[in-house]
Amino acid sequence: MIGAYVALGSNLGDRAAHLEAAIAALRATPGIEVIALSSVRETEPVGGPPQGPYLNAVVALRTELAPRALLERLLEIEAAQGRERGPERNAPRTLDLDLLLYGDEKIDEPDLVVPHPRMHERAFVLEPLAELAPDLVPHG
Ligand code: GSY
Repeated sequence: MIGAYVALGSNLGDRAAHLEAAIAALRATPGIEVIALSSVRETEPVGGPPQGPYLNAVVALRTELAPRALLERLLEIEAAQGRERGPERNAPRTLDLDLLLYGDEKIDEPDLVVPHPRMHERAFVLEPLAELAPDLVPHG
């Protein structure tokens, strides 16, 4: 089992319900154990067109899934919550699940980069991640 961290975000529709459905789907996935969930916080959108505030959180997992299988499961859960991927970057979304960390692996593939390349500049990721894993987040 490998420890992994996933960021959750939603700013469209019933935001809390989308996050809860994502956690339930992760718990129901064979090969994934949900270890801990950060608090859920409301955050101002970063980037993109004018849009409503997000609910954000981070979940800690232990998993037997390989990184790509985990990514595919995350995409499946997003789609089940009505996530649409249009041409517009940073558009509002029902559910966003980002794989932040997978053990201490470094992956650099076109559609899968771990650690997540923008996590260190995003307070909406670093603050909830610091609740679960303070040693992983630089502070000061
Ligand atoms: O990358 C995640 C989607 N996203 C977010 C988000 O989750 N929270 C906030 N506050 N802003 C965001 N902009 C994007 S894109």
